Amino acid sequence: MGNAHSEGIPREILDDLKLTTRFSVSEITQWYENFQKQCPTGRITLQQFEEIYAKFFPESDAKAYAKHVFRSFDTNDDGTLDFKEYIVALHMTSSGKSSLKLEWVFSLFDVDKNGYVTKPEVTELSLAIFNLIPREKQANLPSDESTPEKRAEKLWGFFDKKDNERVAEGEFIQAIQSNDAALRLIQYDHK
Ligand SMILES: [Ca+2]
Ligand SMILES: [Ca+2]
Repeated sequence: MGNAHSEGIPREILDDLKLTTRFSVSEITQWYENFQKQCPTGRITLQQFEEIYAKFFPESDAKAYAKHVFRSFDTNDDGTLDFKEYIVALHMTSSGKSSLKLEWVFSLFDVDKNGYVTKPEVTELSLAIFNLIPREKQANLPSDESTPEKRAEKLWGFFDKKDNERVAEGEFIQAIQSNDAALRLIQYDHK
């Protein structure tokens, strides 16, 4: 609690975050205090994360999506998000249509973390993203995007690969950046 600046944040984490995210020391310190208040244990569990997502998506089923996002943020694979993982994630997901955000989207789709995205992974994420869409809005989707399977087929088509081939990170980012329809299929826009 206290009044000293950056109290509580280990120096190496602070230095690392300044480098990797370009947030200022005062921003990081402020977030750290909020984080400590909301998560006195200093870690967010998958269950807490799912609850946060459920609040953001009251009219749809965000559980599968939350699980994938959690996995992509949990860079050290220990099943919890610590402050550093949380801040790096916040930075990546809030940076708009940049290659940084698309690097994160790639890690979201790379379910088994092997450095490639396969068609079954695209299918799995297409289902999770589809379930974020409220039911009444699902009914108004274009006919070639109206089911998780159709969305997976359409998205996979942008990568120009056979069904049993895999997509590397650069190819993934390139395809999404050059197709607005692909960009639309990797996210659910609330508006
Ligand atoms: Ca972790
Ligand atoms: Ca993979």
